[in-house]
Amino acid sequence: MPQNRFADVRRFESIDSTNRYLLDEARAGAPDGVVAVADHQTAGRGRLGRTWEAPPGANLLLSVLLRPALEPADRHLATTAVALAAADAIAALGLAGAVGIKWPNDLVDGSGRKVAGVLAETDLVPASGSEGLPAPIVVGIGINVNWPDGDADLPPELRGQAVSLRMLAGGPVDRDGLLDGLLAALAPRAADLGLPAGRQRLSLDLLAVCTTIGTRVRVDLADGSFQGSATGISPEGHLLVASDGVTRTVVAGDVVHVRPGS
Ligand code: BT5
Repeated sequence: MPQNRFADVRRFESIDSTNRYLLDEARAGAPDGVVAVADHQTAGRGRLGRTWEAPPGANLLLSVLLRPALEPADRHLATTAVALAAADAIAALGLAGAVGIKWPNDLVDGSGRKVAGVLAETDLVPASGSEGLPAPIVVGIGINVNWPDGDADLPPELRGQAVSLRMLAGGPVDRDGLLDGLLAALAPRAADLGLPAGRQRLSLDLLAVCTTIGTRVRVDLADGSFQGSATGISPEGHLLVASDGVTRTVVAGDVVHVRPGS
């Protein structure tokens, strides 16, 4: 039964980071499907050393351990699978169409405010105890469920940048119901990671909800940045950006939506 893939749900009142916890579990040989959920994180992490903010008891903070049979070039699709599962679960709350995915890892509302962020981390060196198992990918997601309740709740730097499901729904949202919905939606999406047709489905489903397409973007890469128009998602899940008459394939990097005129 696909629903049982994520039956091992470990709950923490407080922990440094659910991603850190599952990476350590993975090093010790934990199997595919373990889930960690925290009421509070003391060192919630974003990408590139950034931090993830959430007060205790308000939001959904979880990580899943996946061990998909994937080539290294396709492993970024684990982020897509979790982002899509979250979008599915949010749509099922009656918020269909309210939230899209900003490539590659943010869930945003119609004004581009961030509802959730996804962080995938991996261990490239197989640990003792996990030889023979497919390499782990820990995918964490923080979803703003009941915090903030308005811009005034936010630290100044996040005002106008972050939004919660509570704000979008106009009332409190049940975190446990959202967790159940997300894990149920993730089962088929995680299964898709292991199949060529499934990976194409993930890319097509991402294309359907991707708010980046049709916008002007600046792509910040390790060795510089360029601007262009985001025109599509490749069958491999990469962002296609038309720049100076050439379509460039963006595999990784920070994508900033550029407002017209800026
Ligand atoms: C992310 O990073 O968006 C990935 C966030 C992943 C968090 C989850 S929670 C469970 C699991 N365990 C962890 O330790 N992490 C994962 P990035 O794209 O780098 O965005 C981080 C930036 O988003 C910060 O620098 C802030 O500007 C902003 N930010 C922080 N908290 C936010 C919030 N609650 N809502 C909206 N934006 C936020």
